[in-house]
Amino acid sequence: MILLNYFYKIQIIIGYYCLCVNAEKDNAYCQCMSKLNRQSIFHSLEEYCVVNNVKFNATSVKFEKMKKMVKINAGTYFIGTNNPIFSADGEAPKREVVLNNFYIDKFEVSNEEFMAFINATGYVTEAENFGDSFVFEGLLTQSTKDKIHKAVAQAPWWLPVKQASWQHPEGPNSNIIFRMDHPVVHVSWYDAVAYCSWMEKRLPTEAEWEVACRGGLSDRLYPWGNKLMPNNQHRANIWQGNFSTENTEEDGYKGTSPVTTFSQNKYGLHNIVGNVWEWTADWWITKHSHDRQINPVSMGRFYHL
Ligand SMILES: [Ca+2]
Ligand SMILES: [Ca+2]
Repeated sequence: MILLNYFYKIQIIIGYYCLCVNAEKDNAYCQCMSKLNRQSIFHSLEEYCVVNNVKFNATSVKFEKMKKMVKINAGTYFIGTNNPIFSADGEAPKREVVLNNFYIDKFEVSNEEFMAFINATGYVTEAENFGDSFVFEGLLTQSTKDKIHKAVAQAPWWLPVKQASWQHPEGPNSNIIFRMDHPVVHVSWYDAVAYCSWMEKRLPTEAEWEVACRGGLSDRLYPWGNKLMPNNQHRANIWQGNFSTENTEEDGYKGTSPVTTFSQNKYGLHNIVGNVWEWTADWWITKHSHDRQINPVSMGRFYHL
């Protein structure tokens, strides 16, 4: 998707996270959602939902999971573009996809949510096992940078930092105490899949993710329209200034922002562009068929529930 890749080029990129979808199976969706609008459901604690004829009250785990998700209706959508800015990224062509109903999280997965997963399971992330992870240089202290003598060839602003992990995003002297509502970072694809499995969800396919991101619009550069800053308002946490040395922070954030900031499209998704990248279930590929596809999944390690 053209706008997304554009953002990827200029945003401050710190780590990864997953947006989970809860695929609808038969009638196994929260039936209350089809009767009431989301506001009335998710902001009234007297509500309940019914899944497979089992009633869950407002304090149930199922209800808590569903209220942070939005339903994307089954239908025919267009993804990709015939006017790519970064052709090498596989933004073209514009192509038709047919999708089933699915639910997708409205927010990036937060540190608080990921910590609940770690506390419940004892899971150890890949970055913790590897003993390091890559951090954007602008977030590191000079003393930390002085100890590093390697970088990514094509993106020298990414530096390998010993003991950087989701709990210590900028290395062992950093923490997330005041960032519990920020997106979890330094999470690998396998870590994201493990988290989603624990939540009884799954990663979205790239097609599902892009359809959700577009928010019901077509041929627009951004999830909200064609202007980066409509009414001179920032709509995403990205980079302002000369990348990668001058970050003017005009959107209010040098690094990540809380997952609840920047509502961006008509589906109510937040930070679907900007803030941090998203994982999807399938392989990233650059050559796409022009043909209409039904629930497309690019070849490789697609993850099923
Ligand atoms: Ca920013
Ligand atoms: Ca994002």
